[in-house]
Amino acid sequence: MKEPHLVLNQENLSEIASRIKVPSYKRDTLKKGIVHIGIGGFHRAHQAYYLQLLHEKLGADEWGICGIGLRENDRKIQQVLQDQDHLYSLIMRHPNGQISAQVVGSIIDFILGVYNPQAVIDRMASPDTKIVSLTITEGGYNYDPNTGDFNFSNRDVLHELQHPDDPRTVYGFLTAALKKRQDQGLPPFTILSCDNIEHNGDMTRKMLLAFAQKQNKELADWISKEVRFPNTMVDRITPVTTNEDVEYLKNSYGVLDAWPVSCEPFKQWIVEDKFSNGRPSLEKVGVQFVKDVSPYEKMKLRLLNAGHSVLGILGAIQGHDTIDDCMRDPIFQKFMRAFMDKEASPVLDAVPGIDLTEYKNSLEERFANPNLKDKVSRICSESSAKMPKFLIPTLLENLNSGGSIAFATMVLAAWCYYSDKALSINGMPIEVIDEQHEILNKAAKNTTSDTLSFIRLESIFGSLFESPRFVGAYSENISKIYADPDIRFHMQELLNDN
Ligand code: CS2
Repeated sequence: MKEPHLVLNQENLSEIASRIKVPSYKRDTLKKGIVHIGIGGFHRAHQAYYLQLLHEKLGADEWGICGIGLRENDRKIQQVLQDQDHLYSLIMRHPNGQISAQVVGSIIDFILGVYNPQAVIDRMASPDTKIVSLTITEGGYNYDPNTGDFNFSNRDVLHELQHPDDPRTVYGFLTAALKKRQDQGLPPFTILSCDNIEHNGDMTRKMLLAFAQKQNKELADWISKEVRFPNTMVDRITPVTTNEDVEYLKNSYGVLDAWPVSCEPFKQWIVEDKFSNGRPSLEKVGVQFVKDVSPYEKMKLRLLNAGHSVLGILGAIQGHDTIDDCMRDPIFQKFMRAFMDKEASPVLDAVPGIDLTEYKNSLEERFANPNLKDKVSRICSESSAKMPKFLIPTLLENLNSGGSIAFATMVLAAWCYYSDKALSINGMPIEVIDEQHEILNKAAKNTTSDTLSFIRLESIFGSLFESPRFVGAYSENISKIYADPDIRFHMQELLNDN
């Protein structure tokens, strides 16, 4: 590239336009109709991109996005986006090697709530705000998986219940902003969860109402009557940004973007059509609005996300670096498919308009995309929050129905080994990224004296340890894996027997 490199920002946009596709709509007249908490890679590859498509097509002025970070470690993304006038590049990596990249402009502002909670509350309470959407991760909902109830022992929650004007968690912010709207006679916003949780909207509603009940009964009643929480199914595989992504933009387009996002070409968003205060016409850009999202979300969580976890945990032990590496290993590919066919599919509901076999075939193709380089480490990260949502429900339902549990059980035993040793079979250390890592590690380490120690972690496994059938299968797997961690061998043996 001979021309000088150009920093990605609004001022350089017209010059950058000759190198890479840039937003064609006017950004400075966009209103902040959407406030989004959790501006990670996924939001930028998914929701913000759908909004970009809508702005391109219709000029949807009401629906610009204001990002919100509630944690200290959101400071970096805030700084990067601020320096780039909230522009960033999205790099789509196709399975055939083709790459398409474009600059996305639908995010127009960002507020870091850590030291300035009032600015966040004011933004959410502004008449312009119609939707507050969330990607706060599976673990971010402050939910006790044992009881299904709100976790009132969380320190930040205790603080904000005492000090409603100094919120710390998403619930404190939402109630403070809704209270302000109620006081000012403004209609509430819709709360739109975009996390990988079954009934994500219902769960957000239940948690928020439990919190609000403790804080202000009148407000809780208003929320219960007036605020809508559509359930959604969201999908686009979005690896963690790497330095190669940054270099790619620099070398191929001469664009300096400090934090681009790369993703697969596939995307899907299915949303229940119930909104408190209007919504963008996203059906014009491929979003499906339905009455009941449950069959779709269940299918996606239990096939795609669980399929990922199956490959991730076993792949980490085998020493595979990426999901496509796993898919190139025939035993991994067969194992994952057997899990989907024999365990996940039999306990799924019929999904309107979807042929499950085709869906699973398409997942295999997406996982095998050799250009995406989706790291096993990303998939394994926060497994303690993912397993109870992605894999364990399938296992429980098969225990109830007498279905196969062999594949899922091997994955859980392998997860114990992974949490204990953090080593691949070739002796390479595995970096375990999990908020619960210490607890997992401690429980897993006791496996040699108590085989069931790991699965006694009730906040993750519930009462699985009380199922004799599961305990039998699990113990057998633990003995085998601890005697010889050659995971591929055990996977092959299981495939032969099933
Ligand atoms: C992945 C998801 O985090 C995970 O374990 O399964 O991030 C997955 O890539 C997305 O949900 C795809 O939509």
